[in-house]
Amino acid sequence: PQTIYLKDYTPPAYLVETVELTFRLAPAATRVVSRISFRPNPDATTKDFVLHGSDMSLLWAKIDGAEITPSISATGLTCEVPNAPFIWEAEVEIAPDANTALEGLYMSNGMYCTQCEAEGFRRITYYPDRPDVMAVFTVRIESDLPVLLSNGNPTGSGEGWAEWHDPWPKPAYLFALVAGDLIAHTGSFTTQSGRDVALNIWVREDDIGKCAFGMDALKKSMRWDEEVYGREYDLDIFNIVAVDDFNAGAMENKGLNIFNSSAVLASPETATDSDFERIEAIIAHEYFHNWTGNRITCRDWFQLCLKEGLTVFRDQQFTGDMRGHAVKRIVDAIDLRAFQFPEDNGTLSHPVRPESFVEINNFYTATVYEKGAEVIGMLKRLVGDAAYQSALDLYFDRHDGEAATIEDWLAVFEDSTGRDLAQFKRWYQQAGTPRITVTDSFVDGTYTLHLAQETPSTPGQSVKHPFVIPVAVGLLGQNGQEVVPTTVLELTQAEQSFHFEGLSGRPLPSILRGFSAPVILKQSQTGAEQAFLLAHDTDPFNAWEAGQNLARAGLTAMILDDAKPDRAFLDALRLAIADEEKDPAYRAMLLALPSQENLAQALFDAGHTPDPDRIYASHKALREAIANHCQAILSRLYDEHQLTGPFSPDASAAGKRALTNAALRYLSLSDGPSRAQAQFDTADNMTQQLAALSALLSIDAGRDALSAFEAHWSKDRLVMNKWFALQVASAEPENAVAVTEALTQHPAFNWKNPNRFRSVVGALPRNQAGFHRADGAGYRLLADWLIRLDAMNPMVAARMTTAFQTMSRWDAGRQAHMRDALRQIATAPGLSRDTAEMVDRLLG
Ligand code: DPP
Ligand code: ZN
Repeated sequence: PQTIYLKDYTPPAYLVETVELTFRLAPAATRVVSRISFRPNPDATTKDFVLHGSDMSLLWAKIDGAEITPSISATGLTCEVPNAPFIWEAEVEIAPDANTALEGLYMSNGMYCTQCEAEGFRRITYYPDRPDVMAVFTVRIESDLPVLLSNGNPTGSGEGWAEWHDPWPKPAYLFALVAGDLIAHTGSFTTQSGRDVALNIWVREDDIGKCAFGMDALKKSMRWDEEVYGREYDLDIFNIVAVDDFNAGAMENKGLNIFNSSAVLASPETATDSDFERIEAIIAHEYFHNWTGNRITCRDWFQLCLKEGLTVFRDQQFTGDMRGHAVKRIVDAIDLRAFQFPEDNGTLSHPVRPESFVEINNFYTATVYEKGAEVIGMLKRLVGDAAYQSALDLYFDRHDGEAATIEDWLAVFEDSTGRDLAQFKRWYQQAGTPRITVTDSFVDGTYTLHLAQETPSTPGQSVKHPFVIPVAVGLLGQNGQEVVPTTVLELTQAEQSFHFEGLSGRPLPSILRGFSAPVILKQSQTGAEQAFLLAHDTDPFNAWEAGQNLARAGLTAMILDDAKPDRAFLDALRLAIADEEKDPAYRAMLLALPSQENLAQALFDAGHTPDPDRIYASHKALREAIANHCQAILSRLYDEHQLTGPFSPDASAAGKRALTNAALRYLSLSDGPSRAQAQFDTADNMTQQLAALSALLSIDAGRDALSAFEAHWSKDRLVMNKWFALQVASAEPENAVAVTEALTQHPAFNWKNPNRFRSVVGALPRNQAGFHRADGAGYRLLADWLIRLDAMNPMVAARMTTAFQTMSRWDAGRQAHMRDALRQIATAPGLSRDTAEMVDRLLG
């Protein structure tokens, strides 16, 4: 397979003015007629006319009305064209019902839908399928199905047909079409300039009761983007469609967002608080793409972070504004460390802007998205809020209607702030997580912080140059008062010292406040200092971080030295959770221990070979110790934060549920199943019900509840995904493979549905000790399933190979088993380019 390089970029040879498409829909033989006006690109370096296209048959093609015979390959066609503007016309036939890859036009439960990002449009018709070719689309759909949707505004419809026109030039990856027997939950929004926009969430009839929350989230997103970024919506209608079979979370097609049904449908009975929060964030994310992604798009797929990093950053800001910034920052840091750090520190490591790829679908990664968002957060921290805002205004002004690059993005900041960002640009170019080592001294009232940065080498990048790292620091005095408030230090050298003068005593530093950069901080702190920071740090992130560090230190001693649970940690935690000044959601975060994955990562980073079984056992032992040590306060928290009255998904109510449910899990360990069973029996919402079921399963008392749950929810596919995933997650290490295997035999296990596949097979790697069983059975099970899935759906299969990315972390025996599993995948007949690239990179 061919590797594509950023350095080889050349402008398109031909540009497109307008595209007219007619779809005659039929499951096995859809006809697509295209009429495209091309003109030679004055900036082109070649005159070759190449259209992308695969999995279709060309019925005829014409240039300026004259029939032609192009030369066709498996990936596209070429032909002679005039050296002047011309009209291309063609008709192709495609088979949506045979499209199991879920890219291009496919069918899901009798409905037609599309997914064109990144390169799905080339499965619909012959076209220059690259994001720097932007055109105005007009679409006619012919079908007997009642609802026929495409991008832009509706321009006409009748019995069996509908027409749409999108006035905004767009790349083909933003094209969308939906046809189905759907009904709409409707709404409306008046923009800041007074235009009325019709809003619809299209679903199957059974799901109409699950749309209200999403509609509300959409309106909030539209308002927020006007208020915070000055961005107004630009069409008369905004449609969202829920689809059951979908490879990703959702897609920002212009005016017609298509969502995985799990990312939009919610009701109190069926969705948990985390679902509500996730749905709100994804709706915001896709909506925000209208400006960051659609109006300004990417020149090429190497620039993916231009739209994704920025849009994730914007959705994080939005969630913070809606639900509280302290907890949101903690959640984002946990996720970054859980998903991006392993990627950045393993064989799949790549820069936020990659420099080469074989299959672009493999680069929709935590690095591009979440680290991409961190890079923007750092930029904002360095230039300040006001300068960030002016830079963004300039970005929208200067690049509206264009396909831009990271260079364009940085130039906007340079031009509006006068700052040289040449060194900052390394965040886009160098892969790997920087380590910052801290040493300090105190002499004559001057406190000196010495920071040294180092980034380990990554595949293809052995030498790393220093980054510009904003390190937010505060200093605390002996009694916990803040003697120096948060200051952003700019670390630009490999080593640098920062002085704080005029102090009356040696302060305790609080470093990397608010997780001000995506780095690993190495500092020696005593347990007493960590407990002090947990109690006194004015920065909520670092107070939480101190608690995690204290817990991790205790767990490490248990894992490596058979130590007993750390009494100092237990006391500090008990004190912190009893503090009624702290909000319940935050205290729920304090009660969560560092994950087993996080411990494995930390042990490896400290030079040890992690043992997943010991990690599991110590984790469990510490949880039991917390349960016993804090029983009285946990029981009080459980009782006092119960909610009465009708369910509300708002942040404050969700925070109370998070706290009582965290308490419930511990209380089930100390007191047995009665509380959880009672909560399970009486719960009127999914958050309470699922938490109770999970608590019961964690003490092996959930058998009856599990059956009752299944009997009650067997018709609700989204709820059943939870039922499947929870069993895999809560299985004891020695049973996890067997539980997963048994669930794949369940009649409701439809492995062709990506959500269901992820909730069973995809759940296994998240059960760390279960997946990393010493005999390799977990790896083999995953490999077998990925080989099977790859033949159907390469994108999802390839994505899931990332379960092997931590290979180098484990002992020789496990590594050998992982290698065998990867080789088994690598040698599977007919392996897709997607999965082949991943396995190749994983094997190093
Ligand atoms: N562009 C989509 C998103 O991230 C992914 N297909 O929203
Ligand atoms: Zn996105």
